[in-house]
Amino acid sequence: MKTVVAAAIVREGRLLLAQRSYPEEVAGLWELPGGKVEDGESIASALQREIAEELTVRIEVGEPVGEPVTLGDNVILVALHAWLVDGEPVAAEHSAVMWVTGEQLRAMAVDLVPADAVWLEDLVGLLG
Ligand code: 9L3
Ligand code: MG
Repeated sequence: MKTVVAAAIVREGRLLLAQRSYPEEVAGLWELPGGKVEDGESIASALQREIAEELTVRIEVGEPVGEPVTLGDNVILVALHAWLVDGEPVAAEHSAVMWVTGEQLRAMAVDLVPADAVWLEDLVGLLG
């Protein structure tokens, strides 16, 4: 079983979204940033590594958000609540980043990658 982990980074009632630049099927859509957990890595430390690579920031990681999503044979996607502890996000591997309120997130549900859209109400709930 492989795991992909994604960060629900929240600051002042807004969620950080990152716009995918690849592959073609999802380029232009928005996601919770993150990536694959490597062998021997915890989910939390994998997420800290991915976020440092993708956004050039350090995060602290908290509880899971929503239920895990099955991505395909033997791959699950997990979201973890997170917050910034150092730096300001920069799109090093994405096309762009943005901070959205719960209301904005609902309005752009169709622009989320399909896997993450499953968490819409969980994410809106996080933003209070
Ligand atoms: N994925 C889906 N939603 C996400 C993330 C971070 C990743 N929020 C999917 C896209 C890829 C796979 O997981 O199929 C690995 O992600 P990446 O390494 O391309 O970011
Ligand atoms: Mg990634």
